[in-house]
Amino acid sequence: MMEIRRITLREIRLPLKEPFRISSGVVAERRIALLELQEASGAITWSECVAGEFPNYSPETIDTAWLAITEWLGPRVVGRAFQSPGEVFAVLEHDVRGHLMAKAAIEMGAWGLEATMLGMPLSTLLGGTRREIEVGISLGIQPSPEALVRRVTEALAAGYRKVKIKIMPGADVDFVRAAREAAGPSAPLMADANNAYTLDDVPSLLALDELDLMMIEQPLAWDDLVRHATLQRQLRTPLCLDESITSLDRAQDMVALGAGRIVNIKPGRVGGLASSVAIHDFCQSNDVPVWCGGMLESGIGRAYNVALASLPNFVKPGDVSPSSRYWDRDIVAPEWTMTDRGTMVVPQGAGLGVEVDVDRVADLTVRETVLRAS
Ligand code: OSB
Ligand code: MG
Repeated sequence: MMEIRRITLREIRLPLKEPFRISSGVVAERRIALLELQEASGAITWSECVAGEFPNYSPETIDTAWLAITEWLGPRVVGRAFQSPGEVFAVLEHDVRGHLMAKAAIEMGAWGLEATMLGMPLSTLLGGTRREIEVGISLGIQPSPEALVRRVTEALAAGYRKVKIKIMPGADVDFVRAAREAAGPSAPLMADANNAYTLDDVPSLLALDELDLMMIEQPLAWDDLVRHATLQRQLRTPLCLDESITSLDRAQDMVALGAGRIVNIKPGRVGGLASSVAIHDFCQSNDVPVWCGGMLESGIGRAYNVALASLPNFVKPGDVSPSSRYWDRDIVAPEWTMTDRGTMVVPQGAGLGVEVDVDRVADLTVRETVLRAS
């Protein structure tokens, strides 16, 4: 039994070490919404909303999520009793369309609270089996192939088990080919286009198909499945879907249509952890590998991603990089680190397994509102 008594919603600003450029935009400073949830017993946990500042990844933004949480979603859960966190998503979903990142922020917090109250690692609560997860890095679009080669070489030397290269027309085949030539034929490289292509671009995509990539992520429109299926039939490289997979239904559609062969699971994008685990389980039964994506989360969101990535069908390295890849200083202790084996250790302490630096959060906070049971 759990009753969320209070949610404190805060916005913090956290500057990235360097701007992160994808095909649809660039971010230099994250505006991050954090939730501090308090249970009736007094237990506290934190969660993070992954929505960005602009709607260039999905229709949601931090400002739409703020509105959704304060006006529609928060009031539904605060003061309400739940038998288990698995019940929360249905309550948030009922007659509210979309706003999945806002829903996820609350739903994930309920799992964090449950783990905290049970004195159990979040990983264990979710059914995780791995003690360490494999770590990948996502490299933003670089100014030149030479600059990209430098970044890829450094990442492989640092031990990352997968290097994802952001691409767009004008920064694709030459860039990725240079990376492949420098890194060698067996280096674990992949590309992510964030919807920058259409079926008119098949020639470029066929050129990428020659470069032995682990996968090509979401080349076509953010909500497309049918054209991805047309494209997948022409490529030997597996397509991995990110933006298009917003629910278990969409994962089932992907398999039914042959729209992709790998799924990037981001709990924020699919409405939370129950949905993530359902997608994981479905993919596992259908021999579809999954891996955990990232949204440039702070150390709080990262705790949820690490726990999720400890489930058995997360068989490819995630975009779950150490704190120092993103920030001068994270907002949790200990910070997230990578072993010299290119792995991250799954915390075995209760709840999230990291402490939130509340003083630092207070320093970084630019707005705050409290939702209480009425
Ligand atoms: O497409 O996976 C993506 C970041 C913001 C928006 C979309 C994406 C990304 C990343 C970052 O690739 C991965 C990370 O958090 O390291
Ligand atoms: Mg992606």
